[in-house]
Amino acid sequence: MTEITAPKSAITAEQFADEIREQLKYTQGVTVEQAKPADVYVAASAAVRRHLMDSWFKTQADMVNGNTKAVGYLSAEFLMGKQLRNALLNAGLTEQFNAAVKELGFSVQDVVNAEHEPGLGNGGLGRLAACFIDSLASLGVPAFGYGIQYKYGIFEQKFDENGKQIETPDYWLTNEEPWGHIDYNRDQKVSFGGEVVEENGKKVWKPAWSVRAVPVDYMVPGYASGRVNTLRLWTAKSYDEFDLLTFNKSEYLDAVKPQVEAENISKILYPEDSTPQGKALRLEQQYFFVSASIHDAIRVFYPGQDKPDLTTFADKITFQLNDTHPVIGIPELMRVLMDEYGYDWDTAWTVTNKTFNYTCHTLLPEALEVWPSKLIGELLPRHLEIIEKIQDQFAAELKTKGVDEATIKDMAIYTGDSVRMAYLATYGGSHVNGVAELHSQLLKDVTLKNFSDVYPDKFTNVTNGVTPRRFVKLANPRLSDLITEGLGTDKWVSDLELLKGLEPLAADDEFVKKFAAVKQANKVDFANYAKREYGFDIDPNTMINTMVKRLHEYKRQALKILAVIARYADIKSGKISADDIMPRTIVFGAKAAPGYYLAKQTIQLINNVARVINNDPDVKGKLNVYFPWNYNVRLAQHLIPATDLDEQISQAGKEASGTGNMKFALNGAMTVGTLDGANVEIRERVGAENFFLFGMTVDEVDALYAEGYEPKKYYEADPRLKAAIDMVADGTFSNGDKTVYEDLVHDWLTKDWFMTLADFGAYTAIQSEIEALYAQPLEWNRKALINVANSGYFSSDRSMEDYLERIWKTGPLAD
Ligand code: 4GP
Repeated sequence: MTEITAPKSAITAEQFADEIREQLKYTQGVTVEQAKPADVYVAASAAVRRHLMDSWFKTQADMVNGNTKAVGYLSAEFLMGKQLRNALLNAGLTEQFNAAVKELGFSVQDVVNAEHEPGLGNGGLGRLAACFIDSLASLGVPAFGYGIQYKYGIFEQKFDENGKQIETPDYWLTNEEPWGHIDYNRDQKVSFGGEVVEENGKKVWKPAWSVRAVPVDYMVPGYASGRVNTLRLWTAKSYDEFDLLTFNKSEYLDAVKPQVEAENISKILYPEDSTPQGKALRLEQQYFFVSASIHDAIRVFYPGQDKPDLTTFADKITFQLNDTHPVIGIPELMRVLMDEYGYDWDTAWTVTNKTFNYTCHTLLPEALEVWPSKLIGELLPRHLEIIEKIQDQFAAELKTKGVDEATIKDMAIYTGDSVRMAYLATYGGSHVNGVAELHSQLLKDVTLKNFSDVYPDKFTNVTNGVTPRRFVKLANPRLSDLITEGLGTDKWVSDLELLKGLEPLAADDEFVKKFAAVKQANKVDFANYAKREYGFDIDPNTMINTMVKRLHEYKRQALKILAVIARYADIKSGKISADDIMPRTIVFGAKAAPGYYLAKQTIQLINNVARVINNDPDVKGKLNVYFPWNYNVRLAQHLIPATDLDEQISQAGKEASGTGNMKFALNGAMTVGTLDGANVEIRERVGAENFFLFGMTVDEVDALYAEGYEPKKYYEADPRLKAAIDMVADGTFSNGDKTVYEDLVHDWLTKDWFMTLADFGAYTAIQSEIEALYAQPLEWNRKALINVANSGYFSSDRSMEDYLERIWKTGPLAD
């Protein structure tokens, strides 16, 4: 007997259909006959939301009344993915929904497709935030996700006829968006600019302008926990009364400024920061959501109190700083405590220090934000004063700890010219964590070494994780059913370590064949999806080899495409026959930052390699390259379950963790990867024999840099690499135009900062190992199944448990 523990609502499909009808009639004002799939989508979403409402209220009440500290996850990005299916799963309404929609005369797929994915994040860090709030709700831990409801999230990517990336705005709010509830009555005022004056010996900030931060609340339903948390995304509105005040002083331009600028604040995710205006806007955004969130938490946890005892604040909520973007929250909480509530510096510091913790998500120094002091001074003059004082206190503290002057200078949070947000976060909060063991080690040894020498206890690691609800249960229903069959229970959905129980089944050929059949069926589904959505003709009988992630030099999409080109060159030159190669379909998905030239050139190259190779009769069907545009959560959910081989090939020491690698392993793909980020831990768990490792280690990379890296040597020494690069240079992929990839080729041969050329030999060498194994389907699938069985550790539930224990020191609400 299989044990089924998935949530299931008691209502029937007929009742749910009636609820949808009622929504259509009384809220949307359309009859069932008039309704389009998009209407049914809105109505069904509203109906699910109603089902979650009581749990949402109860969770909030228990959170405020209970003795469990809440988590406030402050993040500039939440890359949520579509909501409907996830909400149905957690509300136990999936079957009723499917039946009800059919009963109403609609196709389930059409209704589900009417949902437009909110793109409120760029990549890993934003998707991680979404996994984390899902897990917190599923564990029953009270939590808020706090961020911004951008009107335009990440751009929608298209390719032009030359294969170049085109960025178009993704106005995801064009149609009715049923999940976010705007709450005008719980707004907050956020102020900017002006000056600080002294009144009665007290510092008083007289801001020049303010905006109204209005919360848009999204429910975050837990799986089988009965709990529903809140994602509160702020949207910016202007204040009319303030305009009038300024207008009366005849400062017309200043009077309209708030109106124009206020709404700009939440208009776009990460505006271009290469201009001073852009930089200012980005800092405004950060302060906007962090200030609103801090005041919101005070409102929530000290309801109706004029003089709350905020010395208890850190017992009510702990704020996690998701990267440096929300770090301005540290001086903001200091200011609120001192200037708004009258606490002295030391008390404010103690509370602030206890409240905040910081997660770093990068090893690239340029990704650690540094703000010019002038900008902070103009926008947030009181905060700059507080930062200066934090710096004085910090320097004095370091001195008493015996740190020498030069090191104190190196460690400065405030240098006079600029403010280093990562340093402020490290000193201002209680803990700092990296996102995989290797990353956390490198933070201690390199990036934040001085800090870890002085404050070793602050540093810890929490390896990332992904939610099994979205990325296995929803994305891969076939595998989910097979896992449940294999384990005799579906409890793994909320206790992913149970997957370990599949390991003995890897010795059972019949089970492995079922597992292989699941993958094959998923590949057929994906091929159909790719045909429908992109017009691609993918052959599901080829190996599906996937590389999906943001386009960045360190991630080395260039390594993959050069290897493809080298193989193509082998065939074209007659070195190998197309008939002898194992047929592969290589699928890329990646967006490049709009201003990132080399990344955009790489996209163009991949598209043109795809165009040339896919149309060349000499290789037809054997080597295929596809690049579905606009990679997003939806595409991930279709592609990951269909992938045979996944690429995690960053230069060692550059990928903080990676979370795609976890999603692939959980969905039964094999991974080819370097010893980087979470690859290290995945390999440790699934076993070295079940992971295709190649390439230089961190130490080898460092040694090569130290000795002086010359990429050209590798080009000259490896004829296959040379042939591939020459093909790019000679115009094979640019209709004979040699100038198109000139800069890219020049960079490879003269700089190659992330050592793509140095790892090329190892990367191409491991391909024969990969292909030999793939030629034995049973053995391949056995290993892939062992990957699934040993990836339970990479659940974001486990990550959350680690945060709760190591950093937040809190836990689930009592019933
Ligand atoms: C990403 C890292 O690049 C990735 O390795 C990691 O898995 C992810 O964060 C979550 O921790 N960083 C970003 C960023 O998304 O914007 O820095």
